[in-house]
Amino acid sequence: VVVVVVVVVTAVVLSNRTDTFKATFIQECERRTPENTSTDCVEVWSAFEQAYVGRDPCQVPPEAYDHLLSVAPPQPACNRMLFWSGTKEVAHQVSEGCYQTMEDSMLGSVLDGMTWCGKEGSNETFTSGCPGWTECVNNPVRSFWSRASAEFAAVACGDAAVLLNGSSDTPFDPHCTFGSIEVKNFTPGLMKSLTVVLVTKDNVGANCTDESLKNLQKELKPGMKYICKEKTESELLTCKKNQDQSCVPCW
Ligand code: N1C
Repeated sequence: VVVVVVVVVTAVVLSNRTDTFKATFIQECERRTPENTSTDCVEVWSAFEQAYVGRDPCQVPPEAYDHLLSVAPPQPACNRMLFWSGTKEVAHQVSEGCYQTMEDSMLGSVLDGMTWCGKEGSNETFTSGCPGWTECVNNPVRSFWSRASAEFAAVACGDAAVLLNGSSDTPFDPHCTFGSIEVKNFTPGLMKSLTVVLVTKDNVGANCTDESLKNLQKELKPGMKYICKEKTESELLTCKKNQDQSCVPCW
């Protein structure tokens, strides 16, 4: 009897977990999808779950999300694309209501901060006990951000910007998502320029002559203009506060 109760309770808890994650996903998807579009959030969920359900959570490559990205592609906002690396919080404070970050795309907003994975022989979605970011490269969460970031970068158009962390030893880190995926996926001709905004706390740290930025410039395809600006966090936040929804860039 005890065994049966434990099995039943475990089954209920597990399926609730899938249900909660699924419900949140669909609810967020619907909230983020304008009514005049043809996006079907149940279909988006199926495309999402198909990427990792029933699979070894260390064997989900970025391509597993190809179908998901074709069902729910990021919508670019030309001249308003904002990338970031090591500056997530300030990037979102500055972008709010004006700039488009990955987290402003429907999938990005639904999945930001979430953890998920499947298991071989199971049709469940698990939200704990999943491999960490570096535990294995092909884990469901890391592969999602890799694939979605590549797409987000590929459709970036016009003049784009990236907030890099000037307090870091390597503001342009070639191993991060921005350095290893996004920069390599910019489309020449579509993206006209990239403005690097080097963000520091109080003007201490790296400046635009930083060695790591030379590597970034080398990665940019010919014809793509490179601009670098140095800003403190408080300069950016004050500018943002004063602009009164006018959406003028703060750099
Ligand atoms: O590895 P990073 O930064 O260079 O990645 C940031 C870069 C942004 O421009 C985004 O477009 O890549 C995209 N991106 C996300 O949008 C995102 N949201 C949440 C990459 N990673 C994202 N995360 C989580 O942040 C992810 O789980 C990973 O662990 C961090 C990466 O942050 P980073 O090293 O500062």
